[in-house]
Amino acid sequence: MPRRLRLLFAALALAALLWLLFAAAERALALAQRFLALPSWLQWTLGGALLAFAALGLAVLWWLLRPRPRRRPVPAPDRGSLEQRLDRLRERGADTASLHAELGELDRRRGSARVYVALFGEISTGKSSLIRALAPHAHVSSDARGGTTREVGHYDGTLPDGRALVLADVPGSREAGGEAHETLAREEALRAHAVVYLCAGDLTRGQAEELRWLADFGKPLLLALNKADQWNADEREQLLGRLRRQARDSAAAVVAISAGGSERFQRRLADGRTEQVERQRAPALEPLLSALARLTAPGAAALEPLREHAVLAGLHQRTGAMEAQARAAEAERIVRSYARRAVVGAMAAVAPGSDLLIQGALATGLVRALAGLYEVPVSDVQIDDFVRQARLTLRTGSSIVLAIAGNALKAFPGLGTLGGGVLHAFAYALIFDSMGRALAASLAERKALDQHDAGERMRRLLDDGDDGRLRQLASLTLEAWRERERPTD
Ligand SMILES: Nc1nc2c(ncn2[C@@H]2O[C@H](COP(=O)(O)OP(=O)(O)OP(=O)(O)O)[C@@H](O)[C@H]2O)c(=O)[nH]1
Ligand SMILES: [Mg+2]
Repeated sequence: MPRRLRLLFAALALAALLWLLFAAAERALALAQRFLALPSWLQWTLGGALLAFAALGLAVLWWLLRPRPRRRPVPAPDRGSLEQRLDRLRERGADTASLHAELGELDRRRGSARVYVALFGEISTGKSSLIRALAPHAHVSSDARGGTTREVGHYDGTLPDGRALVLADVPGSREAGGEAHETLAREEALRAHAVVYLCAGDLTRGQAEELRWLADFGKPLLLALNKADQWNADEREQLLGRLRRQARDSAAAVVAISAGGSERFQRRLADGRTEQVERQRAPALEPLLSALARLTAPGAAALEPLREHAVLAGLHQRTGAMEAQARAAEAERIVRSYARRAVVGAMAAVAPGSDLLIQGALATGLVRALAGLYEVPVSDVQIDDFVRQARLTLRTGSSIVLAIAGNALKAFPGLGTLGGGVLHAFAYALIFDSMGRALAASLAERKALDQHDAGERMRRLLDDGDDGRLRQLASLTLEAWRERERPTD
């Protein structure tokens, strides 16, 4: 378009804009005049409505534009406190060998001063093929079938500037039934200074979650779109655009590569026969190599604190899971021992009434023991309240408990032969088991004595005629009955 014509259009547009502004100002003035002419009660009502409308508009604007809270990184404990926790677990008989080995590996790698880069991604995204391209002398198997790599392998690789890297090939993730392999892969990713996450197309929801999982540990990340040879230039750019948006907060760079891999095709020979040929595709890795060189430029020592954070954070989670397991086992032991004492108490009662009454001292002991185990401070008043509430629950639920106990007597013949009183003894086993389990579960989840929650759980457990649980309680009652002469712990 000629310059003069463009200037003419610009001037016309400017004039139209000015005209619109004047018209809007005139309209506003006219409205203001009409507003001032209104009776004052209408002015206030209208003014109030306008203000409320403006406030609402501002609130919506703020909601749309507010800064998004950043995801919180996974916390890492300091090394000393982690080691203490591990020692405590070991004293309680837990097998902490793999956690100690992880700490050993942390130190070993720090001592080696080498830069570790792990490849990570779903099965068949080309991790092993990429290792083969980066470390040509390595013997790595890759195959079109998913789940080719079953364990972690380390290979020496070099960057174009001559710097050495240790590359880790790991099993592919998200394979049906491959949880153990995936755990291996995740642990190796946490141990590395940096991770290359491979994908072969748009990220699925699961892949996006995996990428975020790595980023939450503070892992320096590259997202590599492999098998880029499968798309034309336009498709590739569009895919890269989408991946960049998805990995905006997690990856330092998103690149498209071709790890190579192998291709099979049929070749027709001169005599008319055909034969299957397998040939290596030429890799194209330049963007990945530059991004890797940039990401690892600070060197092993400078990248070490981030790596240490990720390893300790991973260990914190694994230790936490083991502690929860050990506590649950201890809680079960405590509940069993109190249920047994309750059975013995019931047997000692001269004439059991038809009402079930919780044995107060035992119940208090059980609450205190469980609260102590879960390190939840509880006052005497709280304990009394809880026991009182449990009594109320029982008052309304006695008939259900007795009915379940009656059925158990019929279902487990051993019990029936014991004679009178056993119905009550079994009922008490059921009551203390329900109360203990309910409280333990509530304390573990809420980290506090939440009467309402624990009471609700207890009610559900009292109604629960689960065969396996009743069988366990039946054998506990039988044992206690047979050993009634012996003092209990
Ligand atoms: N078209 C194309 N295919 C590739 C490329 N890289 C790898 N492949 C093919 O993808 C398939 C899987 O490759 P692998 O290297 O075994 O993949 P992996 O991620 O190690 O797989 P797992 O070990 O099972 O997790 C093989 O058939 C490769 O030939 C590539 O750049 N382009
Ligand atoms: Mg592999």
